[in-house]
Amino acid sequence: MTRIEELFDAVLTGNRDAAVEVARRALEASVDPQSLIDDAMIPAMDEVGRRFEEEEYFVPELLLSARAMKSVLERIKPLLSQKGTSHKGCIVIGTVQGDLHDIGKNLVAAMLEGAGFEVVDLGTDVSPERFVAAVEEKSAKLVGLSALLTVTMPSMKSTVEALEAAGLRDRVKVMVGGAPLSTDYAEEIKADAYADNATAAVRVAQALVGA
Ligand code: B1M
Repeated sequence: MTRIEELFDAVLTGNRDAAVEVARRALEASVDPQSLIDDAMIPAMDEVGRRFEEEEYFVPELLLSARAMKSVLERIKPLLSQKGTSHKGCIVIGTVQGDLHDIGKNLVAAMLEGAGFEVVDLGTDVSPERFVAAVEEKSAKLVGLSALLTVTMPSMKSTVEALEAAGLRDRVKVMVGGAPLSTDYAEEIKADAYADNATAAVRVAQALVGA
């Protein structure tokens, strides 16, 4: 079994210690950290989601797999920095109100930080009012909204509307992302852009701030 397959298995079975150990050995052997994410852990989480839909997995299994992936991500985070990055401005990011999924958002935040953005991460279940307050306080150029549930997508619209009502919409760009989203939905709620993964999020953020 390759290290990528071993890591896939460890995340799929929610074995945190094994996941961390395999990742450590892979990094020691100079495996690209991005490949641990893209080729092992994201496919594992997709399989976890599939098993959940098929009722082979339940919430406890989701939590164990999430814990395994988060532990590896914590260790990989410093390696995601791009060399020679300059300060590109502040981005406020969070998972929208009602939604507790944060693995994808954390990954996006880590990659943005690595690309030279100052990232203010508000966490999960963030109300429109908290986004507005943070954008004001930090004079952020960009706000990033993440949602994984179809039922929490409308919180993104409410957040865009709250930024508009607070008179901030002219000076802050809005980027949205998360598995159920699309470019069409981003347009519908008047966000500035949609990014479908963490690498795309960095590209989109750089384009939005003209970096
Ligand atoms: Co939940 N969950 N979950 N879950 N969960 C999903 C999302 C689901 C698709 C599973 C399924 O049924 N197949 C389903 C949603 C269905 C729907 O709405 N259509 C679901 C459900 C139903 C639920 C509950 C309602 C279950 C229940 O309680 N009965 C519940 C809701 C809780 C709540 O939020 N209020 C729930 C709970 C949980 C856990 C807490 C147990 C756990 C989350 C732990 C955590 O995040 N700390 C969990 C998990 C782990 C998942 C799955 C299995 C994996 C999500 C994940 O981490 N993926 C997920 C199934 C799936 O997605 N395949 C599922 C890996 C991650 C790297 O990818 O988050 O997509 P992702 O992020 C990507 C892109 O989307 C993008 O970049 C990232 C990197 O490439 N991206 C952005 C994300 N945010 C971005 C922001 C950007 C740009 C790009 O700009 C700002």
